Amino acid sequence: MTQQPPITLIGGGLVGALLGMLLARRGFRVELFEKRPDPRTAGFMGGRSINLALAERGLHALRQAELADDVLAHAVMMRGRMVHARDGGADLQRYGVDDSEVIWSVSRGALNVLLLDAAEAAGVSMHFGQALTDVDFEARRMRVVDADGHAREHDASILIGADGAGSTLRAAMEVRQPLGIRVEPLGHGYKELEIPPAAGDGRARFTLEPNALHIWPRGGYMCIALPNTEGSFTVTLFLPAQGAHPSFAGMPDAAAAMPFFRDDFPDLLPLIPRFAEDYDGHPVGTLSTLYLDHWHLDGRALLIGDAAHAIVPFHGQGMNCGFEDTVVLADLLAGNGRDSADAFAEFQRIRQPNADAIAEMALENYVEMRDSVADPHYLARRQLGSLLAARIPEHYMARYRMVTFTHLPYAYALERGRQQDALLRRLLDGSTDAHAVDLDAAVAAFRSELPTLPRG
Ligand code: FAD
Ligand code: E0Q
Repeated sequence: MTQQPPITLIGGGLVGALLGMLLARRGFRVELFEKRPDPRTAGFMGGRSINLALAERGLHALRQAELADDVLAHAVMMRGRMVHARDGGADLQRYGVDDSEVIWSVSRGALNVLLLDAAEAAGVSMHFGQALTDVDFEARRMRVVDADGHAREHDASILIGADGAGSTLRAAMEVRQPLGIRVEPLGHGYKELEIPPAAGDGRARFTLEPNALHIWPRGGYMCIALPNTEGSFTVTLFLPAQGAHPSFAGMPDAAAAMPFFRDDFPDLLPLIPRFAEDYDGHPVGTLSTLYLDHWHLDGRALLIGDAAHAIVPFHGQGMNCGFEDTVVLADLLAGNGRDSADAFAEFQRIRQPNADAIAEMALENYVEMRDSVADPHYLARRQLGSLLAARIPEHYMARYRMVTFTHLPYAYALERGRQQDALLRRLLDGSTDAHAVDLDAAVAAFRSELPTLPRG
């Protein structure tokens, strides 16, 4: 094998750790620098359990790394979203057609630890507590600083930034060559709260249905809850950051938030015994979409994952998309006769249209989650869609399923979803009763107007 150039990875989060592992496995020498201390010895996020939804795209990348089984062994299956109405009623909307189409709730901390272990075992040399601060792209050197402020210099011939939405590498690249950065704030923030497990064992520990993603949609805002293996749930409240009630600015502390929560989430509040401690102790997170014109500086530096394309979380695809990135990039870099400049350019060419597409779908899903899951027109389209999915699976697949359960490019899912939705609207013609539509005519319309879906 030819001598491979060393690769310097910035960030040992979800994407950086997986990418490091895949590159090391393909014979690259990889040096990974992570700002935070090693979570395997220092613990993660003060021990708070934060979870994420893992879907087919992320799982596929984990399968390539032979880590999927390990990850799923510590995951909770979610069959659909359980929608909690104001009156306390709850209804499960299945994500897929059957139990082969489910998503998984995984602990962010545990997943990161598993990926770091795998990266280390694959031969990545890891440097924790070392934050990138500056890059000299001419000299191909970079500076990292430890928690005590001690600076060190390192080789930076080929840099890959998996350092997240606030990427320092991106800022350093921007100084060398403008990247065309656009940050579009959502204007809504989030706060995490915890539903602890009940006494008992197994399923008895879960105070809500364990195998679901719970949503309390309330119009302009909402709560969600994802299950953890120990029986707890992590609740996330999404709310306007500023402005008229309710907003985070208008409810700066638990005393202000409690009456609002009691009114709008009466069934949820009693499940959160440490509401005040959680509300006052946990920060308000910000949410934005990030777009860049340039993801790389010739062959010297590339951004990947959130550093290149942070999105809002409402489709549960940020990590899944970043994991899909890692497989594409590792394949390109390992491809014969490609230097890093070619590989980086090709990576952006392939991935950017797809990152743009999932960014748009994630924004749309916020509105859908907050409002439309209760809208009769939306429900009628959903229902007609399910009838068609059963009759003509080769001609109709819900956009959510393309995004969540296939490897079809995100850009394809967005475009195909638009065409399908237009046709569903036309067939329903304002009706909210899917069964009033002539199904044979609908089948014929889909067959004649849309091409067969790609296989797989
Ligand atoms: P990060 O996870 O942010 O990792 C970046 C790493 O770089 C960190 O370890 C950081 O310490 C390190 N770093 C930063 N600066 C430096 C520096 N200067 N030097 C060295 N290291 C540095 N995605 C899903 O797929 N499913 C979900 O259900 C989901 N839910 C979400 C819910 C919320 C509320 C949010 C905010 C996001 C959610 N996401 C979800 C998105 C997901 O969290 C991100 O897409 C994912 O974490 C991106 O991984 P990353 O490795 O690119 O960045
Ligand atoms: C999923 C799974 C944070 C978050 C993560 C998610 C989802 C949602 C709403 C949110 C979308 C959905 N969804 O249920 O349609 O599928 O990951 Cl808010």
